[in-house]
Amino acid sequence: MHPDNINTGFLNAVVASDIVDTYLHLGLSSDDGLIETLTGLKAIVMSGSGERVRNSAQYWSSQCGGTEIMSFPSDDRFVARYTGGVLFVSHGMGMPSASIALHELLRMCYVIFRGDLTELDRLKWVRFGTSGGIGIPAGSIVVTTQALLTDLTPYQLRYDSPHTDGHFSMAMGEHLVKRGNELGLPMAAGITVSTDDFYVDQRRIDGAIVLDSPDSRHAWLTWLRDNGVLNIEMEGAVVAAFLNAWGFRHSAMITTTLVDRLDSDRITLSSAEQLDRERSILRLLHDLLSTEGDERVKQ
Ligand code: R2B
Ligand code: URA
Repeated sequence: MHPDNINTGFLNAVVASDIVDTYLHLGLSSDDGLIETLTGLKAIVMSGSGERVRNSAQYWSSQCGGTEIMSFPSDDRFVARYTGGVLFVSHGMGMPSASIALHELLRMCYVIFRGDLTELDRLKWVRFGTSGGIGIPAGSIVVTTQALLTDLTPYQLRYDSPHTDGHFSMAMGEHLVKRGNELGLPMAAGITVSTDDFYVDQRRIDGAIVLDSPDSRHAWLTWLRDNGVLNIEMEGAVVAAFLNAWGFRHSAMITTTLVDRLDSDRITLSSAEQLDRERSILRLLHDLLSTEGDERVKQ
């Protein structure tokens, strides 16, 4: 862990109960009784949609023999469910929304483990969702090696702050790809680009406003592909930035591609296929998170 990057002055006062921290958008506070019931937390699985969180928690509980599903008090901004040692939580769409979820989740985890960095270091983090592929068939399952912004640099917390680190843990990524291949799933691993918009910033030409021609759109997508980018989504770069800032060693991002952007701007993967991939990814995660192997080496 990187204690220098952790706001310990503030957080240690919360752990000591000198002050109460309010996780405004998660809908609870550090003095909420729910916090004490989360000490068995092993992993945090984040996805954009609240509905995916509810479904994933149901599925997880059934895989764990019917573990109780605990809901956070409010589903207003983010949806959070805890079951079988895993907290499923939504982060909304886009990096500003995801950064709010990350600030509050990291602070909450610090309090759950009472500032014990050895305990925090064991936590596994996964972002699981959807993306647009580049030059790979819709329905591919992409494990992200690093998530970068549209200019292929890592996330910046603010325009005047240094670039962060966009890498996800190599060991976790390799485990997911290997297991997925064994199960015959269409796995791929590579760089992901995180954008600030689904339309203009992903160079779609079917938005309300368009800044690209078919040629400039194609040129950008092929430039990304030539630089090792496999897919585009909207949160990975900030997720990696926060997790690497605190120094978590176990992190992964895994997404299903809904379209091959070299062919189309419109989603081509059917809802049934999306659900099928979602289930496959959850099975992979169940396998990964119930493995207590030595996955400590980050790169
Ligand atoms: C993938 O899909 C969402 C947009 O449809 C966005 O949250 C993302 O990263
Ligand atoms: N999510 C995105 O951000 N882009 C896509 O093309 C598909 C899903």
